[in-house]
Amino acid sequence: MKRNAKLYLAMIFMATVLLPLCASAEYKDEYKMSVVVGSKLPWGQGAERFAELVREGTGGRINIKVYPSSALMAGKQTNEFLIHRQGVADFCFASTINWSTSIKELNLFNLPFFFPDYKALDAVTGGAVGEDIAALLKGKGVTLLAWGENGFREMTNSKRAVATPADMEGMKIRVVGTPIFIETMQALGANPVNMNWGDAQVAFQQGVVDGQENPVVAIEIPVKIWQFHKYITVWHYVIDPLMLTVNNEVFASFSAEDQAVIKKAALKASAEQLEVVRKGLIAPDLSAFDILKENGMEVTFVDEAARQQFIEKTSAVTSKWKETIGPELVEKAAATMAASK
Ligand code: X2X
Repeated sequence: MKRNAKLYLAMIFMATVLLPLCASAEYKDEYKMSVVVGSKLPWGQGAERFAELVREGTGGRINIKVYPSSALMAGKQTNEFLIHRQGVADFCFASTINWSTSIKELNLFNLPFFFPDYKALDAVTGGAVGEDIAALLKGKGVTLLAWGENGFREMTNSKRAVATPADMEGMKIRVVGTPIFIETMQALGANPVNMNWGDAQVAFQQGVVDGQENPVVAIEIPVKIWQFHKYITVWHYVIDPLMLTVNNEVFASFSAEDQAVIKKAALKASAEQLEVVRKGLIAPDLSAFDILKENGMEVTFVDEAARQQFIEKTSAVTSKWKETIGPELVEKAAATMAASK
């Protein structure tokens, strides 16, 4: 009897104390992380850095492999949230743009000419609106670990310098396949063509489109956009934050200790990535534009008067999408930005 009792206690001890400690034994050999762009861009490198920090911090217990170039969704970038929610991608370093067809509130960041500068953006993502978005994502199956950045999207083209809305007339512009981008370009008199990023670069090369819009340091300089386009308009028309995320169930499967390592790694990797892509874009150090000029591009900075014209031209798009996003969230963001000035 005594022996049996001891055995019984030992079994209870194993089940309640030892097994949970060994939870890592149940971890997968590999966790998949989705990124829309290639691994050489700062965005892809941010994901690699995160994977490295997690591997180091967990002593190799959590092994994340980055799948760049939209590989996990066969090139269709707007499917990323769906495959993340299903658990095909355990982690993502994702643009709000690509998820905005699945989560309408994320169109907040796509509102034309809404975010004036980085200060306004940081106040929004770092404040109550950022928390609202994190809660929203959580309810849809995904945990937001940190904000990174693709950046303000500036338009380049091969036809002519664009300083005012009138210059956009008839211009064939590649955009991501999300309705608000199509509507914004149409409101400006342009002719938008939606295309996945994987196909876009070939389209630029072949001159299938006249132009495109993407952030300067994060995308346009690394892909050497000057090979295809001579003109760039710095108009800050749309901001493109990145979200470093993990599927809720996957996150819950990790020990509390490993969850803490993951959170810390996400904050560090995304802060580093954000610093890289903002470099050279903020006065007085505007060196990124010199790189474009050195490579033969003509840089047009949109002045305040022209910005007002762009805002007016797209005001119907803004009003319509404000309703879709939710007026409360949009107004909260606007109030946050006003208070941050
Ligand atoms: O497709 C784009 O333009 C890109 C790479 O910036 C996004 O994924 C939003």
